[in-house]
Amino acid sequence: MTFLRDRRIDAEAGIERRLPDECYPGRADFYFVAVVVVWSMKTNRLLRAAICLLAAGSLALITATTSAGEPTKAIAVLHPTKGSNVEGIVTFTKSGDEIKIVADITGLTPGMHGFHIHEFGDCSSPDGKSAGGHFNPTNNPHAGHDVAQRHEGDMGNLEADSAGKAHLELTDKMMTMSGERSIIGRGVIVHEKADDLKSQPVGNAGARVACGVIGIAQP
Ligand SMILES: [Cu+2]
Ligand SMILES: [Zn+2]
Repeated sequence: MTFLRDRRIDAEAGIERRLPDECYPGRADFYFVAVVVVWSMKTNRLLRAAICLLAAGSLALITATTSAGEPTKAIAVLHPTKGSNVEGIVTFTKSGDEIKIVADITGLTPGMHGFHIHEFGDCSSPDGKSAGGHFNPTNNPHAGHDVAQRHEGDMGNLEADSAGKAHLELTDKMMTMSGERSIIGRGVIVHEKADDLKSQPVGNAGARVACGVIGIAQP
């Protein structure tokens, strides 16, 4: 029994010796490990450099989009709708948390004319109706510009003089030039009649006599 057990132990020891033999590192194995370590260190350094570059690039991109993301000036060039001679320019200039609106319109009949930002920057239809309804992202009722609860696009009335010219300056705190409520790409409409500032949904201002699209202007 002792002999058998010894042989078994020898056999097991033999097996144990044979199996680890394949795993014993020779000199070449140490060189291999050294090469792998040096290579991985270099790789890590490269990876670190790449990560730093990516981070710096992302940061630069974020900075650039943050500063360039919100335009500071926008402009709409208004063209006459079919049968109209009304045209002009409206600028929107950001100043702090306000937007200053300056409108210079010609070809009007003397008196008041509804003046709004409409939902779509689409002046393709001859009557300007392709610009849709008043721009109203906050789902408020139609009102005058000086009312807190109003369409974002409600700019009240332009008042034309006897020569048919209107000049209007407004300061707005509701409009933005970025995000979901941005006025960029919307339409500007001048109406045939006065906006009564209360009739829903558009102030009963009649036909559309000029239409323009709000675009980003050179600051
Ligand atoms: Cu309108
Ligand atoms: Zn409105």
